[in-house]
Amino acid sequence: MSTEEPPWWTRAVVYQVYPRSFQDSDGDGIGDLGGILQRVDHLADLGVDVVWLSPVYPSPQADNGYDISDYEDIDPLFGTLAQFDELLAALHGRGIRLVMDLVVNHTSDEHPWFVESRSSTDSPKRAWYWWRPPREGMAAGQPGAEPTNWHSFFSGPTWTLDQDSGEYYLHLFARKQPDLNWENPEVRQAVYAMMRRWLDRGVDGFRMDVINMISKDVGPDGALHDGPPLPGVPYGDGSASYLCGPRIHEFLQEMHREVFAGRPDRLLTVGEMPGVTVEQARLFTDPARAEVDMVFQFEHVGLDFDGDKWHPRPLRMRDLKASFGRWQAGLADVGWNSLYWDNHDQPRAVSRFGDDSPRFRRDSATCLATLLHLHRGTPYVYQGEEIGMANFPFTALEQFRDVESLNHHVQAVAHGADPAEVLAAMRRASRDNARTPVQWDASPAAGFTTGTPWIAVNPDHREWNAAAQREDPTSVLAHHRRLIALRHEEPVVALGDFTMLLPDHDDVYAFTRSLDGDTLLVVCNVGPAPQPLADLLPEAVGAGVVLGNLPEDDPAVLRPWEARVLRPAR
Ligand code: TEU
Repeated sequence: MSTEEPPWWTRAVVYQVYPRSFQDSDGDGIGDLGGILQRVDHLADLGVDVVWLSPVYPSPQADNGYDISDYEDIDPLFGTLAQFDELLAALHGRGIRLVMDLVVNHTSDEHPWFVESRSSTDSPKRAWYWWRPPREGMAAGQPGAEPTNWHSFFSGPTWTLDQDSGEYYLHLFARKQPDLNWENPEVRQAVYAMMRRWLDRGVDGFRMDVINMISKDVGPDGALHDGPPLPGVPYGDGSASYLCGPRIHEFLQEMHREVFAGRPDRLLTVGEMPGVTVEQARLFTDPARAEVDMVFQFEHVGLDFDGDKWHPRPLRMRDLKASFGRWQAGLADVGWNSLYWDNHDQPRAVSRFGDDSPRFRRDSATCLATLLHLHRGTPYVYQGEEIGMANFPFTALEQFRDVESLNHHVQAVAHGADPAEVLAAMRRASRDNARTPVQWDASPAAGFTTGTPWIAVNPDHREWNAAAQREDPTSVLAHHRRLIALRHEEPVVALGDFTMLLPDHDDVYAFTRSLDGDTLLVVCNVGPAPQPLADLLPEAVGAGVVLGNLPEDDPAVLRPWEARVLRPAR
C-alpha cells in the first residue's frame, strides 16, 4: 500500500436494492422509488455507505429492468425523475451514496436505437448492433442456420431472425436484449454521454452489468466463430468469443477517460464480470490502469454446481477456501476485491452455504456474514440478507417469474428432461429465490405492499422479518449493524493483510488480518458439529473477543456455526 490515503470504498459497505422487490408505495404489488424513500431509515440504521440500485429505467421488464428501452428516464412502474432526485437527496442527506446499474452490453429490443437498427439494412443505426446473415449455405430460419452456434445465458440460441431483413441479431441473454456493437465508436460515445448525464445529476457511480462481455472477438474480416459443443443441447459455448474480449481493457480505459477522469473521487465503479480470472481482475482493478475500482467475480458462486447452475453438487469447504484465498492473495498488492454471497441472481446464501433449518438459521446467517465481512475487500449486502432471508419453498412452475428459469424449463423439458427434476433444480437455483419481497413485518404481505405482490412473499416472513429483529440485539440484523460498524472503526478490517489458516480443514474457516502490528484472528465453524478450537488454533483460546455471533462460553470450543473475531494478546 502506498502512503497515499486509501480510497474511501476500502472502508465502505454497499447495500443492493432490487427495486421491484424492496418496498411498494402505491399498492400495485411492485416495489418503487417511493417505497425506497420510506425505507431510507432502515439503510441509515444499518450503517451502509452506498446503495447500488438495480435498474429503474423505462423497460418492457422482460428481464426485470435489465432490458432498457430508455437510459435517460425512470420507468413509470417505479416512479418519476423527480422522485429519483428526491431519493438521491434523501440518501445523500444521510451520508449514503447512490450507485446506478449500468446495463450497456445490450439494450431492450424496444429501445429506439434497436427499433431504428432493425428498420432497414441501410439504417444509420444498423451497425449499432450485431446483424449477420444466416450461416453459409443455409436458409434463414432453418434450424442450425444461426450465424454461430452459441448458447444463450437464458437458453436457446444467441441469435434471433428478423424476418423482414432475413438477418439475425445477436443477444447473449434473452431475445429481447440485443447486444450493442461496441466496435462502433458512435455506440461508445452515446453510452459515455449518457453516463456523464447521470453523474451530472449527482449519482455516485455505476455497477456495470456484464461489462466484460462488451468486446466480442471479431477477426479482421468481422467474423464471429463457433464455440465447442455443449452436452445435452444443440449449441456451443461461445464464451471464448465474448468474455474479456480483445478490446475490453481499451474500452474500459476509454470509458474512464471520457466519463470519470477529473471527477471528484467520491465515485465508485464495479464491473460485473462472469468468468473473470484473478489475473484478469488484477488488470481491471489496478488503479494505475484507470479501468474500474473493483469487479464482481463468480468463482465462489460456481463451486456448488457442475458445469451449469441447474446441476448442483455439494460445496466442499476446501474449494471455497482455495478460491477466496487465491483472490485475497491475487489482489493483495494491486487491485481490490468485492465481497458478496447474495445478489438478485443468486439463491439465498443462508440456504445455500449455511443451514436454514430453524435450529441453525440465525447462527449460520451471522456466521457467513462474519466470514465475508472480515475479508479484505468491499462487502456487498443484498436486500433481505441482513435479516437472514432464505430460499422460497417453490412447489409449482406457476410460482416462478424469472425469464432465465422459465426459458430453462421449456428447453430442458423439450430436450427430454424429467419435469419434476427440472423443477427441483429450479427450486434450489432459481434467481427468483432472491427476488421475493423483502420481509418487513409479520403482516400478510410482509409490509411490502397493500396490494398483491408480483411474486409470492415467503411464508416464513411471520417469523423472519425486519420488525422482529430491529430491537433484538441477538438478531441477524443487529449482527450486520455490528459488522458494518467494525469495518468503519477498525483500520485492520478495511486494510489489513489476509492470511488463510487451516486451508484443508472441512469445517473451520480461519484467517488473520494484520495491519501495522495489529492482528485480528477470525475463526468460523461452518458446520453443525462443535470444533475443538484449543487443538486447532490454541492461540485463539486466550484472545480477546472483538465480535462474536454467539454469547461467550467455553473459549476452547467453537460451537456449531459460531464465528469469532479475536484480537490475540501481543
Ligand atoms: O447477470 C449476468 C450473468 O451472467 C449471470 O448472473 C446470469 O444472468 C445468470 O444469473 C446466471 O445464472 C446480469 C444481471 O445481474 C442479471 O440480472 C441480468 O439478467 C443479466 O446480467 C443480463 O442483463
